Amino acid sequence: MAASPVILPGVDELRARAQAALRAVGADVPLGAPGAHGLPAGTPITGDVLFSVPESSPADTDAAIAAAAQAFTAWRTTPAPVRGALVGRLGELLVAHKRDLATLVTLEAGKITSEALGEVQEMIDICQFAVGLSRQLYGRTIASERPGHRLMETWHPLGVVGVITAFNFPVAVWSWNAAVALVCGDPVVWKPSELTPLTALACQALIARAADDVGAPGDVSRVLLGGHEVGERLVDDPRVALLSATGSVRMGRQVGPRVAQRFGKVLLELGGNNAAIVTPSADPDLAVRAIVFAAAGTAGQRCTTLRRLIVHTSVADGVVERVVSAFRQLPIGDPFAEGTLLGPLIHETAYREMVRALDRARADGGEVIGGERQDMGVDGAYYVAPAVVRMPAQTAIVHAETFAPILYVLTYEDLDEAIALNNAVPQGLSSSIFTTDIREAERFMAADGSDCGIVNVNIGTSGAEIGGAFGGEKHTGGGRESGSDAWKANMRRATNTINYSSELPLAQGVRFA
Ligand code: UN1
Repeated sequence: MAASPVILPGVDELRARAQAALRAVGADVPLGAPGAHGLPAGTPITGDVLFSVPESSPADTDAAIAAAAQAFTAWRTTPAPVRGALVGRLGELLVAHKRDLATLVTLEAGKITSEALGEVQEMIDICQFAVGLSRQLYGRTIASERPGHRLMETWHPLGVVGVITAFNFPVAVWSWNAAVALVCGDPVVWKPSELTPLTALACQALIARAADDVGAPGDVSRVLLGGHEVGERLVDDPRVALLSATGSVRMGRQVGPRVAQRFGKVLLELGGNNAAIVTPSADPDLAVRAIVFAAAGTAGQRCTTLRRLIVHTSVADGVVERVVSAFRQLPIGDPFAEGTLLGPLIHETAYREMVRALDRARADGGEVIGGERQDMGVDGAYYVAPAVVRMPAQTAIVHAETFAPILYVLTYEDLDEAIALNNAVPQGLSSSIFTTDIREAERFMAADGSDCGIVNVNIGTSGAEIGGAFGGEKHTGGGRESGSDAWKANMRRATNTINYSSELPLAQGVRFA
């Protein structure tokens, strides 16, 4: 282990911070001692369990879905702008409690403070977006082929939305789904990652208060704590009209067919394996800064993390050298501490996966630079230096998503080859090109360019704004959340044909008399 001078906060200190944040947001949760019956609420900062929290039983899960289904009957006919008032109030409370929630995000997910605050900002942004959306649930009017007829589309609330989220964005991904679903008229039942129960309880406390403040039914938002059995109940319950799940490809493979089997709707946001192409014309300073944030930010634990660098042979050595040097200078340690840029991996398994991936890459002829575990004076926490791995070819390990800061480097000679490498993995979430050549930029965004859901030019693969639709193709699952017209997944569409004439012409010229 490499030594680091940074001293981590003690477990009592972390426990006190969690309690203070929960109290500030009004989350009145019975916090048991570690080891007591219930779900352990831990922190990757030291690897300690802080509390145990009540786990949702099958009966609790059933009751939450029933309550949400009951709330739907009133919520669906509440005017959308009135529904928007609930989300608007939630946004105000998030502004007021930005620090408290960010503290819990840092505690449970290990994110550095700036990124934790950014995650809460993402929640505030989606609330504002959704308030506007509540007055813009537009349908089209369509020209009818028949005289005296009009066609239109009406969007109606869908039903209960089940939301399953991952540890790495423990609050923002819930809010993308919840803010939009709520203005669309859908109650939300949320199962957060079992690694981040406290942030979920804090969010639930804030939305419950918002509902109280604006007179909305409290049951439009419920949270369930527990492991996969809780998630599976949401997946299989016919009262859950839409299941929005963020997580691994493996999880999506199970969830997708099970929801489809009962003709429920599904929105999947699964793994990514995001690449950036660096062309000879790229601005090197800008490219290196973007690459470092995209690859090492959040300790490589975003689904949008940059995992593959596809760099032109003529600039490869220079770019790699600069990235390696920037990686070496990244301050690693206590994510609460001012100046830290790299916090811990989420748990030991994540670290083991990282080691395994680096071993596999070496076996495939890769040259590994960095990636060492850092000694922080605690055994149960896993801090690592980010790794750059120069690969002779895009082997199987490069095709896999390893949730850790590993940047594989591949080289190319011509753009077609680079685009083919970008598209050669099973996942299709995010991608970037660094170029000042408009032809290359446009080609990357064209139909025969990147096959991903997010295709960027001169910015990294991560850090998307909420205004756009978020999600990806292929094994990423095809779902779109957040902004743009992603709201349509949360509603059902009715096509209305209105005859305002006194004739009854049939479509397609059919005569029936
Ligand atoms: C995720 O990692 O699941 O684009 C979401 C980003 C963030 C969201 C990431 N706005 O990196």
